[in-house]
Amino acid sequence: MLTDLQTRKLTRAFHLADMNHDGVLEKSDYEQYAAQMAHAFDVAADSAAYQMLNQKILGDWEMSRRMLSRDDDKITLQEFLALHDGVIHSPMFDAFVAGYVDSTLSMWRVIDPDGPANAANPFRFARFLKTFGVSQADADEAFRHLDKNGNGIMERAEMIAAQKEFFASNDPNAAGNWLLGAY
Ligand SMILES: [Ca+2]
Ligand SMILES: [Ca+2]
Repeated sequence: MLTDLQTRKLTRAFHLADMNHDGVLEKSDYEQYAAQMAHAFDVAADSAAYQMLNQKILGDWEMSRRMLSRDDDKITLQEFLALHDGVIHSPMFDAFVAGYVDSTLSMWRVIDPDGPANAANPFRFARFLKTFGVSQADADEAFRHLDKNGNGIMERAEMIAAQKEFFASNDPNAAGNWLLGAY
């Protein structure tokens, strides 16, 4: 079972991913997500970086669809919550989170080649959150929480800690709750 706080955070993640706000996740949300990510990172539509980005995000859709959508090509909030409930309580949780973070880092290396190789700086993080409509002020505040050692960079280990806390923590003061901005 998900707790109220876990449900609240995951529901926010679902609504941010539901780009066209029709209450379900579909392929078109992922297409829009790819386009908005390209826009946020100034990736040209005819570039190799755009092609990679689009392939990765549509690959994510395909994987989610196979796991979740039960033939109707739509993912409901209930299905999304049930999947994460399963993941959070699975022995594969750590591996899932590490895989998710590494896939995000490899995407950033392609669409933001001048940024850090294995981390997020505030500029990159704000661009990433802008894709989901999160404001610069919210992104800056989130970064301050997530950069736990305060060195101005969110290293891979901090990203993994944040992602784990975002999914699983029941502590209302956990830094990782801030992963997608105010929640
Ligand atoms: Ca939608
Ligand atoms: Ca840091």
